Amino acid sequence: MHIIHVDMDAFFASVEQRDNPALQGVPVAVGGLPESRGVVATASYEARKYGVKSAMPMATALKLCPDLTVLPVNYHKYRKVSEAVMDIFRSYTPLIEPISLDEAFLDVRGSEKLFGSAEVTGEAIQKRIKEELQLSASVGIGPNKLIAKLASDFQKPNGFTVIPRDKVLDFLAPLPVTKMWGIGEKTAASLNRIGVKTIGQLRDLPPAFLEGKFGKHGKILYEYSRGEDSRPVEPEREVKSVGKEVTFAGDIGDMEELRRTLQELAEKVARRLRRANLKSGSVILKIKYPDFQLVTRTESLPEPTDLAGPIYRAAARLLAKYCKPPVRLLGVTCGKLAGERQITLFRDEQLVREEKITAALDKLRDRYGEDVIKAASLLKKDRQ
Ligand code: TTP
Ligand code: MG
Repeated sequence: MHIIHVDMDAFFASVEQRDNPALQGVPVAVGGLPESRGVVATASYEARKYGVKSAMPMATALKLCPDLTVLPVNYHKYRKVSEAVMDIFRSYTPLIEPISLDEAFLDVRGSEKLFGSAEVTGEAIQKRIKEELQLSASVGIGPNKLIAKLASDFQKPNGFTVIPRDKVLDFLAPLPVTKMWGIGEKTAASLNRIGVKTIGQLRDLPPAFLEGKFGKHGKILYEYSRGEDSRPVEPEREVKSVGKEVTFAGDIGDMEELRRTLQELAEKVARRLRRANLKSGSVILKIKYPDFQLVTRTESLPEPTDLAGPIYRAAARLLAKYCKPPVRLLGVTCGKLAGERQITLFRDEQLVREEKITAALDKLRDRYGEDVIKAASLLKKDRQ
């Protein structure tokens, strides 16, 4: 029993309530504004009583709870608070795997001699978050990540749940299958059709049946339903930038062709960002001239992104402003990286559209390979 999962309670909303006493004890939602068809990023527990929840259109939230105070998302602030929370974790173990701004796994196996058992450390962390940051967190402790995460979710908010190995099966049995890692809506629906609603019922299914029905995934369901999970806590490997460049066979003087290349590079870089669950706040254009002189120029993005569109447009602006063709090499690099949840808080209509299209294309690419589809302007080039 050495894995701790910590998850902040109503994170964005709690930070706002902490910083403005007038908001304490009242329903608050943080997210996009209703006029621009924004959605709820999160709601305070007071607002949740009215049914307000994450990813719901803000307009719907206001219908459910007319007294709702709506606040815009202040990522900059939450990121700072998140860093302070992670710093507290770091004072107990270097084995920390942040999952998002407000949650992380800690492996405290090596630090028990120094700080005491996982329970003692978990309690200390919860107390320090309260005292030093005036925020509440829920803590789950278990023999592995699967159990620790379910435990932290078990008695939110301000929960503290410890599941020793010999209690794992009893703990899991009554939980709905939808709580379990790796069970999405589709798997849940298909389990539901055969009358399987709880993890206990899932456990009763023969392994051969599960593998027949779900393939490789069936084996995972078999193991998880028994509380077995061997995934290690993987400490953050800090990625500072994601980039891609191309050296041309011959020097290129045609701006149109350079722009097309930028688009291709932007598509690839954006895809890598999305795969790594990262968003970028700045675009760096790299140009190498025939005499090998190297020039880099940077533009900050108004909003962190993982979409090809904004990355391409920033790179193309830099190209128009600074590039004197012919060119030997072009590169696009995204910097100022931050992990962020994939949710549309964009107020910009064009970005909302691009995000939807991108998600659909990613699905196709996952299935049929990277080349199945290309942006329209790239196809044009192929046809030419
Ligand atoms: P969560 O930990 O899922 O939610 P929470 O901390 O607000 O509430 P809980 O007490 O249930 O843990 O997510 C952390 C933050 O991530 C949340 O405060 C806002 C953001 N977020 C989104 O932007 N969109 C989403 O769909 C979700 C679920 C969260
Ligand atoms: Mg949370």
